Amino acid sequence: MAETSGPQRLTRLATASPEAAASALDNDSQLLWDSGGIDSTDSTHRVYSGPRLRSRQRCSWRVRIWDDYGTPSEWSAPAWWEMGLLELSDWSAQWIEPDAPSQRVPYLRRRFALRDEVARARVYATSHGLYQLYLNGHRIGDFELTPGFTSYHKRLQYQTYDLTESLRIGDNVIGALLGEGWYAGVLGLGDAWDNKRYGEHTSFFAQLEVTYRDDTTDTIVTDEHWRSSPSPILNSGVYAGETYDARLEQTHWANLGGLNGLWSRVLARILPHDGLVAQHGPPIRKIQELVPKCILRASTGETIVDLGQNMVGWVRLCARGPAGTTITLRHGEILDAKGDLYTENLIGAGQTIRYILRGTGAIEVYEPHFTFQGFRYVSIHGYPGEVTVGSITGVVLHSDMAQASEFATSDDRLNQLHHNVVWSQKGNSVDIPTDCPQRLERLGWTGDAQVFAATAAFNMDVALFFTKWLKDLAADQYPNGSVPWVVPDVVRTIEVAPLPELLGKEAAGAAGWGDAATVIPWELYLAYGDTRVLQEQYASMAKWVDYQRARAGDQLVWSGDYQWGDWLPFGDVSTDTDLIATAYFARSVDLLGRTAQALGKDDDVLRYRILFRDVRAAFNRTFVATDAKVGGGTQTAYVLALQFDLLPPEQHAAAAGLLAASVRSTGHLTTGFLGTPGLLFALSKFGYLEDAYRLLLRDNIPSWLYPLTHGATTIWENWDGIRPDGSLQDPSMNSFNHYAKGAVGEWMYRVIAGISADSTRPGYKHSRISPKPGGGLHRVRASHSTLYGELSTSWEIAGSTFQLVVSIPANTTATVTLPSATVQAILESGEPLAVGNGITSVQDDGADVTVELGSGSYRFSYAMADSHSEP
Ligand code: RAM
Repeated sequence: MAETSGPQRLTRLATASPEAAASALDNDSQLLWDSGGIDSTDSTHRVYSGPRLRSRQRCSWRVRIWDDYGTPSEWSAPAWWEMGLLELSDWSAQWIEPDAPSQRVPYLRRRFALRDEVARARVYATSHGLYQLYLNGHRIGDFELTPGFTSYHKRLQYQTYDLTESLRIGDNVIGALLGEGWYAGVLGLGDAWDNKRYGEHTSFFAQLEVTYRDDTTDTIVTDEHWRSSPSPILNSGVYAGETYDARLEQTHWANLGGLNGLWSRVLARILPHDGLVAQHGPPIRKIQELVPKCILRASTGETIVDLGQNMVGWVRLCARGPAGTTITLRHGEILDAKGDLYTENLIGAGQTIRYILRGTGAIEVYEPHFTFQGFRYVSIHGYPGEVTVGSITGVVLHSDMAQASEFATSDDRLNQLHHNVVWSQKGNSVDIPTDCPQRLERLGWTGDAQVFAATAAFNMDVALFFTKWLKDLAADQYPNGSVPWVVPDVVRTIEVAPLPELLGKEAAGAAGWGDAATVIPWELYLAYGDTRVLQEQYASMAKWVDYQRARAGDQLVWSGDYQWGDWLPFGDVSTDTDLIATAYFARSVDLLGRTAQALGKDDDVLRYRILFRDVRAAFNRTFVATDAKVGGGTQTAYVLALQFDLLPPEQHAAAAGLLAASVRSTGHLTTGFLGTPGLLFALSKFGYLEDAYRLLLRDNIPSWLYPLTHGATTIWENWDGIRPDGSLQDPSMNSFNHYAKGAVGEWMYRVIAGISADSTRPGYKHSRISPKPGGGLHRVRASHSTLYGELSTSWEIAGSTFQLVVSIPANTTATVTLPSATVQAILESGEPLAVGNGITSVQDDGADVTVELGSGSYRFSYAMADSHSEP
C-alpha cells in the first residue's frame, strides 16, 4: 500500500568523459561539488552551487536518496551535461553568405585536414535563416529547422553537435544548406506580412573545435575559406513549400571527391555575437510517421492521398521515373464538397512541394528541408506510374516534448476530442506556440498560448518549450510594458498594427493576449514547481501589470483600447471588451501577487494584494449589478468573474445560476477564446456539474464534439468551421488546427479524471485528486507524468458502486475527495477506510469524504449516496 520516501541527500559532480564518469565520481579528488546530505523532502530543482563552470566543461553527476528509515538507495547511474560557449571571446567564427547572389538555396562547404586522432570534437552552429549541417557526405544530428524561431536580433540560438566519432585523420569536408526560414522569408499576418522580416540575407555561422589525443587543438570556423554553389533547392519558404530539382544534385558537395558544380567565394563578415544563446527549447525533430489511410481521386482527376490525420510536418516522397519529371504535391486540411483539395483557407500559403526527378532508374526518396505544411490531404500531380500507399509518408515534426498524460473514458467521442487536443498541440508546437500551422500566419499569438497553457502542461512536458518562448516574450516586450500580440513580434504590433485609428498611440497590448506574460509562468510553476521561471520572468510580469495599471487609470477600469476580446465566440454574442480587459487586469495582478509570495517578495505581496482588492472592487462597481448580473450577461462575462474570483462570495451562487440559465436557455455555449477555458469550471464548481457535462458531450453545433461529426482530427479555430449544411466559414480565418478552444482539455484532466496540482505545494509535490463523475460516463482512466513519477487515477461506476484507484508518486502527498460518500460506506483495498497505511486523515463533510494520504496505490470503493442534486 503506502510507500513513502524521505530526504534526498547527496549529489556529486565531476568532470570526466562518460566512460570515466562512474569512477571519477568515486574519486573525491576529482569532485567539482558534493552537496552533502540534504535533510529535506524537496527532491526536485536542486540547483548546482559549486564552483563557476567554464565553457565546454563536461560535468557528470549522480544522486542518491535516503528513505524515511534512513536507508540509502544505490547511486543513480551517472548522467552528464556539457557547458556551451559562455564568453564572447570563445567565438572566432565569421558570418558567411554566398558571394554570387542566386535565388537558389546555397550549398556551403569547407575542406579541412586533421593531423591526428580526435579525442573530442564539437561544432557550434547557427544561421540567419535555417540550416542543415553535413560532414563527409552525411547529415549531422537529427534536429530540424535549426536554429529555431526566436526574436533573432536579440536572441539567436546556436546548436551543439558532437563530431568526435565522425571525423577522420586527414581530409574532411563540412557543409551546410542554408534556407530563408522565418528570418529572411515571407512571414507575418494578413496585410502586415513581410518579406525578410529580420534581414535581407541568409548567412551561416559555425565553429568546429577539435581536440586531439595529445590535447592540442584545431578550430575550423566559417570564414573566407568556405565556398558556395547553388543547391538543387530552387526555392524553399516556410509557407510556400519547396522546389527541388534532383538533377542538380552534386554527389560530393559535402564530401571528398570531384566537384562538378560552379563553386564561388563567400562573403565573410564579423558581426557582434552578443545575442547568441545556447539552444534552450527542445529541438524540433521528426516525431512520428503516418501511413496513408486511403488514396482518392478528385473530380479534377488528381490523385489525393488521405493521411487520416490533420498533421504538421512534411511528406516523404518515393518515386521512380524519367529524368525531369516534375511531381507536384499540394497540401490541404480538408476536401471541399466535390471531394477536391480545399486550399482557400491557406490564404496564399503555397504549401506546395515540387520534386523534379533525377531519373537514374533507382527509386528516389525526397523530404523537404526548410518548410513545413499543415495538412491531412496531399494532392499529387505528375507522379510517374500509380500512386500507392508507399509513395507518400507523413512525417510529423514538432518540438520534441515528451507526452505527459494519458486520458481514456468509456465515451469514445471524448477520447477522440482528447486526441484532437493533443494533435493541435503537436501541430502548433514547431519551436514556438502558434495559433495555426497551415495558413499565411503561423504566428506566436500570445492569447492562444495563454488560454491553452494549462492544458498544454498536462499533455506534454512543456517546461523548456515555454521557458524559451517566455524569454522572447520578455525580449520583445515594449518599454511601456505592453506585450506584442505575437511573439516573436514579427508583426511589429506597435508600428504596423493594422488599425492605428483604433489602437491609439501605445495601446498595443491586448487583454487576454498580453496576459501570457503572467499566466504562463504561473502555469509552469504549478506544473513543475520550479521558482526559477518566476524569478526570471518576474520583471516582465510586473511590467505587464504596470502597463495594465497605466491603461486602467485612476478608476482601475481598463477601457477604450483596441482589444481582441472574447475572440471568435459563437453567433453574434459579444462581451464588453472593457469588462474583459478589467477582469484580466485583476487576474494578472492576482497572479503577480501570488508570484511575489512564492518568491518571498513581501513588499510586493502586500502591494499587489491591495491592488487586486481595488481592481476587484472597480470591476464590481462598474460591471456587476446587485442581482449578480455581470456586464451584458454573456456566458463569458460570468465565466471570467467566477473563474478569476472577482465577485463577493455572496454573489457566487446567483452569478453561477445566471450562467447556468444562459446555458440552459440557449442550449449551448456561446464563448470565444477567453470564455471557453473557464466555462465548464464555472459551472462545475458552483453546482452545475451536469450542465457542464451536457455542454461537453453535446455534438450539435456549437460544441467541442460537433467537429467530430465532420471527421475532425484536430481542434478548429471556429465553432462552425464547417457548417451542418457543409458550407465553410470565411476562408480568411478558418483554420482546422487551432488549439485555443482545446483549452477544455484542462477540465477533462482536472474534473473528469480529477487530477490537479496544488499551488501551495506546486509541481505535484502535493496533488488534489477530485474526480467528479457525471455525463453518463462509467469508466475513466488518466495518468500524468510529474517530476516525481507517474500520478494516475482511474474510476468506474457500476450501478451505484463507485470505485477509484489512485496512484501517488513517491515523496509526494495528496488530498483525495471521494464524491457523494460517507465514511462508513468506503472500503480501501477491501478494508474499512481508516487512518493508517499511508492515510493520514479522513474527513466527512456530509456530502463528500476527504482523505489525506502519502504516496502509493489506493483502491476506494463504495455505494454512492444519492447526490448530484442540481440547484
Ligand atoms: C487570428 C487567429 C489567432 C488570434 C488572432 C487574434 O489571427 O484566430 O488565433 O489570436 O486572430
